Amino acid sequence: MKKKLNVYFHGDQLKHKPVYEWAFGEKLSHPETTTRADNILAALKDDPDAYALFTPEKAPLQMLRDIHDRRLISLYKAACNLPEGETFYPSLFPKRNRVIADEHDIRHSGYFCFDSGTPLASTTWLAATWSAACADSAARLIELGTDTAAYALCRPPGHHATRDLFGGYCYFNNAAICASRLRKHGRVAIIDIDFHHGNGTQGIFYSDPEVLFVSIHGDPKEFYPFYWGHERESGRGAGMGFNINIPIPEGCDGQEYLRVLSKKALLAIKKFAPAALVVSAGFDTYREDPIGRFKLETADFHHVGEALGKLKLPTVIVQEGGYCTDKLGANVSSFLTGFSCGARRDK
Ligand code: SP5
Ligand code: ZN
Repeated sequence: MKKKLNVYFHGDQLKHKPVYEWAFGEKLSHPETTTRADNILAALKDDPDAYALFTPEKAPLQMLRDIHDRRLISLYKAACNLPEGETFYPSLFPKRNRVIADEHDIRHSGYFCFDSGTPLASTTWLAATWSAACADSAARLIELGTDTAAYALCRPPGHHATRDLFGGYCYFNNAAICASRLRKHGRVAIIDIDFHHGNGTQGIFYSDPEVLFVSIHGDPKEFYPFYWGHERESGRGAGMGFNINIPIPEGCDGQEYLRVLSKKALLAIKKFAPAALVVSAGFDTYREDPIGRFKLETADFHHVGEALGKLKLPTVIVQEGGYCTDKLGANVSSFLTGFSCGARRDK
């Protein structure tokens, strides 16, 4: 009998329900819906021989503090006092010099945020801490050597959240939480395959030579998050050379994507020879995604997963974006099946 993949998810992650976002001056329906998680869960439950579903352990506050600024954490807590159903959209973003911000005042949340698509509500703290707990529990399984792979169904996502800023639908950097736990046992590589550059993860490990960050994404000259994700961003100080950005133009199909993945990203990871791998797994590279502009098919995710599984590394797979909700379940399960195949077979 084949080994089941442990999956982590908590029902309270569904309590964060952004209805709309402001993007480019327009009010748009929010793509980061609870249906995303519902559909992923439904797809995994369809294959009970392949997945074992677990509720994460409540993560210690210290784990959030390892990655994030105390004041950012306090701000999310302050948001718990918002009236039920009310959402706060930061719309005033002061430059940080010579401004005094109060992290207990929601109206100051623009100081701790970089975009207007990432609202705060009374339930955000609960959902975001459980999302982070999924990442932490999955990493703990790998850390203890109980298993060699786990999937954290993180939602809200995390890779845009920096040490002290939220944005891009992200509050806590779930992938960074995994990496910081695993890092205690050796070098860690993070591969980010979301359509968008993982600016938060990049920033958190930018000076760290023990954590390699590799990201394949839509060229930030054209796509969110615009300011970050350029090839020239290669790390700082001792971390120089340990941040690898691979921007690619829109329209990229599965064949081209797999070529870039194996010729550039995987080569860099093999050379780094990490003890563990964290995958920031976004599915907004799918051809029908309403936000992303690549052309991957459902079957391509199998091959991407397989290529990562073949690295034969202890791996935590962390859910990031992916907004074609109708196909998200199929895409995630295609990826996870591929990963398990790659991890199992020799070659
Ligand atoms: C985790 C993640 O994937 N975050 C992505 C954040 C992107 N936010 C800006 C997207 C701009 C929205 N444009 C919508 C166009 C719909 N036709
Ligand atoms: Zn994305």
